[in-house]
Amino acid sequence: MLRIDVVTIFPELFGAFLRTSIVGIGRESGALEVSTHDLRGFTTDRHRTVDDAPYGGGPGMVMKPEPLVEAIEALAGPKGAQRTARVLLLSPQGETLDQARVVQMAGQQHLVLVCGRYEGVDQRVIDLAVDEEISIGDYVLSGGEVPAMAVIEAVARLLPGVLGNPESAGSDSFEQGLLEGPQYTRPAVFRGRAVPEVLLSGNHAAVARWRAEQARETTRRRRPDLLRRAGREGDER
Ligand code: 9D3
Repeated sequence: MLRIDVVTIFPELFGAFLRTSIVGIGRESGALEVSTHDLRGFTTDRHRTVDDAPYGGGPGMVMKPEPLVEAIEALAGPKGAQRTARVLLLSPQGETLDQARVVQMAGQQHLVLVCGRYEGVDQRVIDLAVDEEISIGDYVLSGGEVPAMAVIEAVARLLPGVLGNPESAGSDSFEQGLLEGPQYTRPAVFRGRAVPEVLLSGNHAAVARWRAEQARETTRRRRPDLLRRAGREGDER
């Protein structure tokens, strides 16, 4: 069982997401437990303030440290060797999420996902309470909530018993480090375009060869960086 706690100023964003599809199934099956926590519940002032102006000036606001550190320590305890949770801050400054990191996360027993908003988080929160900063890629979002959902969904599908077919978790060509080639379903001819003949041949070995070659070709054209990485990992094995 993996436990995930999410700290956010927008817990309502997670409702339908947590009830739907793989994540919903993971929670119903008991493989996954996810709780959201409203950061404002960890404030002590009348206005439930979570942000303040940046020291040194500049545009926008910064998340103030007290409610964030209170929330993280309530859920994960103090940072240090005996903490059993991994505390991740979703942040544009983080290391980019990839499948290898997702696999590591899925092997933990407890994750605390902290969603940043505004221009960012007071650095002392990171120094005193966060174990790792994670980004989901080089584009600008408004906060860490959508990235937290990406982490939850990527992790949920790796948990034992969540995907119907245990093979579909690990043997995607993407999880072999490649992109997938083209895929087809009925009808065999659509608007004059036929499905590649080999897929109708019933020759499973030929289908497997064709798919592997298409995956390699798609990857070579669009993501040559992945091909070089897959090559090195292949060498290690
Ligand atoms: C345009 C504003 N930026 C320059 C001052 C900095 C900035 C601050 C806060 C940019 C984005 C955000 C909010 N984003 C996240 O909290 C975030 C994020 C993202 O924007 N892209 C990819 N991954 C992530 S994880 C968290």
